[in-house]
Amino acid sequence: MRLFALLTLLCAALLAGCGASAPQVTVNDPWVRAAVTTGMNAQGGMAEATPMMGHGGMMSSGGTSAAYMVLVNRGGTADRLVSASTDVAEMVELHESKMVDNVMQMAPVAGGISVPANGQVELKPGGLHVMLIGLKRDLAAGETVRLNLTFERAGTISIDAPVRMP
Ligand SMILES: [Cu+2]
Repeated sequence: MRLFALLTLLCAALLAGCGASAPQVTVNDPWVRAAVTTGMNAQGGMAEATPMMGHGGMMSSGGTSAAYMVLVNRGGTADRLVSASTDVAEMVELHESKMVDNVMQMAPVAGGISVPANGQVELKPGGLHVMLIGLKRDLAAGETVRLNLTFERAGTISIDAPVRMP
């Protein structure tokens, strides 16, 4: 049958495109920090151009949150998380938090987040994270948030990350 032949061709093409050096990225233990929107972000006027203080956890989130996870690369070629998106935030950026003069600051990671060959990178509070800016609604512990993670080589991986208190 023609359909069967077509499927066989398709499978062959897929297998051929999946050589030994192709990166295989998986996302382990994803979670999103619970957050309450303040209602002040409706205009989307948050100043994001300069590094901001954040992730204190003790103050109101101001309509932002962050996603954390472990990116595991079982392939022999390094990959890179280059962008991310979600329905629950206006904007998503890849950030890194650092202590500067005893103040926690964060800034976008230039070029994305590298995932080494046969290795992993951990996104965690106080370090690398996926920043959700301009939350469209509250994020309550127990619900899940769909995240679309786009890698340079592995393409886009969509995951459902549970929302937790930090
Ligand atoms: Cu951030």
